[in-house]
Amino acid sequence: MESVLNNVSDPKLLEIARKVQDRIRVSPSEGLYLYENAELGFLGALANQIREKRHGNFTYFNRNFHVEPTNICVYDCKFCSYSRLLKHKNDGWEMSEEQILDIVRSYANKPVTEVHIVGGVHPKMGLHYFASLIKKIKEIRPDIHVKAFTAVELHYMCNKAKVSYEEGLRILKEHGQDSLPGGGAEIFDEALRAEIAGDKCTAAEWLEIHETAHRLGMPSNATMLYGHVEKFEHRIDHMERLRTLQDKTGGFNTFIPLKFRNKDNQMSHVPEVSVIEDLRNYAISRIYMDNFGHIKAYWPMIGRSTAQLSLSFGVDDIDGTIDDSTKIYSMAGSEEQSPSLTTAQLVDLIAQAGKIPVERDTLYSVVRDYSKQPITEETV
Ligand code: V47
Ligand code: SF4
Repeated sequence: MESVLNNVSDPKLLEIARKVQDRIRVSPSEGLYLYENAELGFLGALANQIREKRHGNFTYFNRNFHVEPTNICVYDCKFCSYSRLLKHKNDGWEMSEEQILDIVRSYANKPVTEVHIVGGVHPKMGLHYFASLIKKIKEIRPDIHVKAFTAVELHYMCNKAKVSYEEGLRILKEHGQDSLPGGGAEIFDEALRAEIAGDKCTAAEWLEIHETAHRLGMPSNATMLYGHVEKFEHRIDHMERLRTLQDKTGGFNTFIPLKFRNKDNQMSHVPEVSVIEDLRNYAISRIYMDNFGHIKAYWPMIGRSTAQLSLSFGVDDIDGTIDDSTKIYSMAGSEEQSPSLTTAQLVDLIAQAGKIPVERDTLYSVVRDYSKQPITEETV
């Protein structure tokens, strides 16, 4: 770290670096200064120092699978390559309850710890349908953690069922939902959100749903869609709103920056940002989000090589083994067209980057530390 600082002549960057070393929070204007002026090497050194203080060389992943009940959606976000509007519903898919339960049954003998359920906002798949589905999933697999429904889906299903967010979340929790994924946050700036994410839940509603969930004892994640039409100031504004809520509730597990991919959507004319910008963004996220335990790189989206690099830029988590049923990213032009890795492959990926692979559950309890229990032939 000191050798990096010796090469920095900008007094403001040096002041920010000293603050970070003394664990003093970076302000919004300092965050913006980093985006506008700091080079990758400087940001990486700073972010890596924070990562190592918090997690040493550990890199977390989990064994999960995704269920995407439908890609039919009442909304029409411009960046989305995945949804099929209701009026084009013949191009889309709708899974029956039995099909979804069959997916869960197919994992009967596999040591997965989490199911991630997320999809389009389908007007016929409502709160009570999903509550009963979760109950049936838990009957098949009582040990599994159900991480389900973005705030966008929750906003729609609560409104449609004419219940408050609190009531809706309480019903889902009583039926077995354990936590919320971080999707649907996109970018909080109101004008930009209206431009790219149409009339889906507002930033204030997204934050209110997560705050309510935290109050009810349901933790969640938070995402930020970056690298499209937003400016650096919008990223800082987004992270600032999340950091403020985290101060209040402490209910967020992980921050997940999501790189905008431009294949087959209404924003295909917008160029994608470079890998350098991805790494800078991870590093600034680690520096800025000082009250978030973890920064996750979603490997199917950025690809395995960038995911490995990100581990030296503040990232300590690369999601999970996932499953090839995940379509939201492959349809948007992600690096990985069939995003599935065996546990052995994920462990290898992390170890090749010089880190210690640690399997975690959704709440970051350690399931297996691979430096103490190395990979064996029976690990799948
Ligand atoms: O909200 C949609 C994003 C999100 C594109 O909580 C796109 O553990 C890039 O939130 N380019 C849903 N991104 C996925 C999500 C998620 C994924 C993995 C783990 C977790 C977690 C959450 O996908 C959407 C949106 O921001 N998205 N289209 C696109 N073209
Ligand atoms: Fe629907 Fe989500 Fe796609 Fe928006 S991002 S159109 S809410 S599936």
